Amino acid sequence: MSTRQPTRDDKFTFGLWTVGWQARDPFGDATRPALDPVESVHRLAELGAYGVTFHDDDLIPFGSDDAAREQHIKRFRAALEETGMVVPMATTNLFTHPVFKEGGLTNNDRDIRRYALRKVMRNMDLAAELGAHTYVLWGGREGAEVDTAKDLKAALDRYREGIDTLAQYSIDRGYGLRFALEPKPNEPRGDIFLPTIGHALGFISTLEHADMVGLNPEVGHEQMSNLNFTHGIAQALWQGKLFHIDLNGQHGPKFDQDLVFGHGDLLSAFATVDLLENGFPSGGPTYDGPRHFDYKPLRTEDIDGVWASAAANMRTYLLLKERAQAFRADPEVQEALTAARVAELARPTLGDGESYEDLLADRSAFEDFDAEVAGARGGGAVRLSQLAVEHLLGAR
Ligand SMILES: [Mn+2]
Repeated sequence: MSTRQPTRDDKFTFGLWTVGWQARDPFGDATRPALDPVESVHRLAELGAYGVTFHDDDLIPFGSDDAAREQHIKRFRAALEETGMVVPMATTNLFTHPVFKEGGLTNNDRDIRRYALRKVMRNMDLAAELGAHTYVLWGGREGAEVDTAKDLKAALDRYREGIDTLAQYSIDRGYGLRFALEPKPNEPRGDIFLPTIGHALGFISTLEHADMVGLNPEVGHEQMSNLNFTHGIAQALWQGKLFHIDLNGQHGPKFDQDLVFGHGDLLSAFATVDLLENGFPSGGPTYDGPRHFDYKPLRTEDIDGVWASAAANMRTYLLLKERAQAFRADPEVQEALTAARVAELARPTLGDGESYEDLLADRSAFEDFDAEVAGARGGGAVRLSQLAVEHLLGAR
């Protein structure tokens, strides 16, 4: 079906580091050769992607001199122009080089924190130049293994100072960037600061430019904490903070698998796509940004497997979109939703103009309310769950 063939309108984007991952892991060497970012741009464009994203070091190897840096940027820019690919988001590598082993913006060493800020600012210049609107901050090394080795209050103060400074820099330079924090509970650090969507939302409310800072939640990162990803992005949307999204797959709490989207918890992926594509049943905020894949092609695969996995992310998303639309259009689903009183939750608990005094005076709300009858009534959720499974399996 043509709807399963990705087009630019689907806004699928990939990190250069995803297809470019050489599959080095803590126990084994690289299993694939290095990929030229220019080739990645061309191949992803051919597969139907809309854009790419990058860490500074994905594009310009760490330590490149100015002349080499310009050359890398020139080649990349030419590839973007030839293919029509866009760069909606960029981010900084504050985790690979040994200098960041104890953190970037929250390193105990002040000189390293200053160096980290400069590294981010330099890549923000490039991000703005390439037309990015979103700047992601994943603090992979912002954390600790030893609680007494870190002043946890000071770490949050420095994290906030760093983001406040970067936000001011974007304002003063007229870059128009919005920052998206990417929570993760652990790995590579034993414990990472701002480990979940909820922690990050709480932290953002303390920032000087809180309006410019939102989230880039990643499927696997929330599922590593055994949390419900769809619920997490729903709250981010509800608070106007879903600035970007990282789609991938994960099998529950274990190491960060970065599987192809949908290749972990498929029912959860169905619910995520249903929310992204169909919105909340009662309307409200929706997400219209890029559908960004942050995954790793399996270490077992060769380069053909890399491109097959890139295509699999997009095709799986489109299949789930098709299934979620069929689910919503099914009259039996509509009937089951009504039976489960799903729409009733959108109705305010107090009536229009009703006060708590009125509620206290309403005998039907308490004195005459039959809790036994209400408590005995079935919820109707299992029927909805089975209907979703049947649509997912193509049985309806
Ligand atoms: Mn990510």
